[in-house]
Amino acid sequence: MIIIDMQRDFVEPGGFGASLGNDVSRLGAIVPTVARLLTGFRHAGLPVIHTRECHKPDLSDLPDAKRNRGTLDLRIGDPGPMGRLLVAGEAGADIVPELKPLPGEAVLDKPGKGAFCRTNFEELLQERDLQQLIFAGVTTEVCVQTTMREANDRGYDCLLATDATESYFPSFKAATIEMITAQGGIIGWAASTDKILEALNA
Ligand code: C5J
Repeated sequence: MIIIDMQRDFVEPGGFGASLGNDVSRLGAIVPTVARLLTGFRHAGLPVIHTRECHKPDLSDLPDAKRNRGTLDLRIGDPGPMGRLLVAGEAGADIVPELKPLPGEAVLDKPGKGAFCRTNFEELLQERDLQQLIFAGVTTEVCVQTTMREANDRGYDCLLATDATESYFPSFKAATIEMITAQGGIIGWAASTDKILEALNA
């Protein structure tokens, strides 16, 4: 199970997502579903990898092209109510408490939207001998979709948990699921948390 960026900065008021003018309550609403899926994976003894989109405190891994986006009065690295936006070690960069990683679960910090960009994600997958990846997290059309596409190109089988992912824009989520699964699963497949848990328990 790959849980993408279930961080306070995206899910809670006062974080990076809210600073861009988004209604974060949509994202907060999936936390119990992601937690249910996570519990299923833990009970099944299957590997879980959590990712966090965040940057080094000196912002040396933040390209100008990324920093100069969004609302220019509050940018990545600027101080907010949960610390500096999207900076490692700040409260906002933490994974929400309900999904706190357990010891033994990898936590991958990534400076990009996709998890493969300038990280050791592929090594983590190979070390665990993983071929089939089930994705949850936020946001569907940005970090989740980018990572699924990168994984698909590298030969992994990818499945998106449709109710354990969310976007600030409902139409973007729907379009992403449609794009991923169209043309015989051109990027991968999609299924509900109930269906995935049913399969895990079978
Ligand atoms: C965004 C993400 N949306 N985790 N990041 O900036 O999807």
